[in-house]
Amino acid sequence: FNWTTLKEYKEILFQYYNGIAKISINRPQVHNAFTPRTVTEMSEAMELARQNENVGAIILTGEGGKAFCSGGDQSVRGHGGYVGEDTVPRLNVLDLQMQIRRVPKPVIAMVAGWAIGGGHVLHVVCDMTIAAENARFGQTGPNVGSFDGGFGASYLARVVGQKKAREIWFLCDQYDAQDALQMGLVNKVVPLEQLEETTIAWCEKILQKSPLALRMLKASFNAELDGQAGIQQLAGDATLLYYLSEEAKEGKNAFLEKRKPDFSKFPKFP
Ligand code: 1HA
Repeated sequence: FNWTTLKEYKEILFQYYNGIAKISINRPQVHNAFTPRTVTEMSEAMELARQNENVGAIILTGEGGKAFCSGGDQSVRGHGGYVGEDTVPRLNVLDLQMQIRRVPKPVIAMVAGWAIGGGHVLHVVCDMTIAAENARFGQTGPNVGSFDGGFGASYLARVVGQKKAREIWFLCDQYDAQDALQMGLVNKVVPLEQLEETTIAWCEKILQKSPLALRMLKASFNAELDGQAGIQQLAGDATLLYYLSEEAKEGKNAFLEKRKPDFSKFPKFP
């Protein structure tokens, strides 16, 4: 596949191909553990992918074929968070999780090798996950002095059920791709050599669909779980649709033309 670079970064790759943006963590020497900088770069790339009208699907992955992501880089973990060049401790991956949920385009996790700890949570919050046969999933928090009680717990439980989610966190076991498929944690398992082509084939199917329908569906899936924030997202999309209508345009035009709006011609649907 002929990926072109959208922007150069230090710790990630940000590439484009045929309507698809790909964000890859590029720290294979540490199984793609993330630093605050990795996360800041991913956040910026995610925002650029959101704003780019040519992009209809986003792939999140890790370079090297041996790991998706092994979570926060424990070697830069300091007093109260992961410490970057500015010496400030941060848990900024939580903001990235929110972005993945909020971006109104499908985000697909493409997992080869380890998806562990905070890296596991990243694939959990993606809309769908395609796993290579070598994928390994698990949480490690209670082993290494951490936990993600946000999406990492509550959304995980929605995905795999309460019993399984508690097992995953309380035992910190590792699960292979077939285990993950069986518990509904991933959508599909393929040989490693077919991982990218399968993921791209899924993206290409998505790209043939109505973008507004996909956008409304993503907001709808989120709405139930996200309370007022979820309703805000779904309602925002309703406003987007309303702005497209002649009825809403009449209101705006009347204001600009300094006349009374005439809504009489618009139907009062039963
Ligand atoms: O929980 C949170 C958060 C919660 C709330 C809010 C924000 C959060 C942000 C982050 C996190 C977390 O991610 S906590 C969980 C952190 N991650 C882990 O505990 C996983 C650590 N890694 C492992 O358990 C293992 O490396 C592995 C099961 C993924 C793979 O094992 P394997 O195949 O034996 O490889 P290994 O030799 O351990 O790793 C290869 C190299 O990568 C090692 O470096 P080397 O000895 O060659 O110099 C290893 O140290 C390094 N590495 C792997 N994972 C990490 C790492 N270095 C730093 N941080 C890592 N996470």
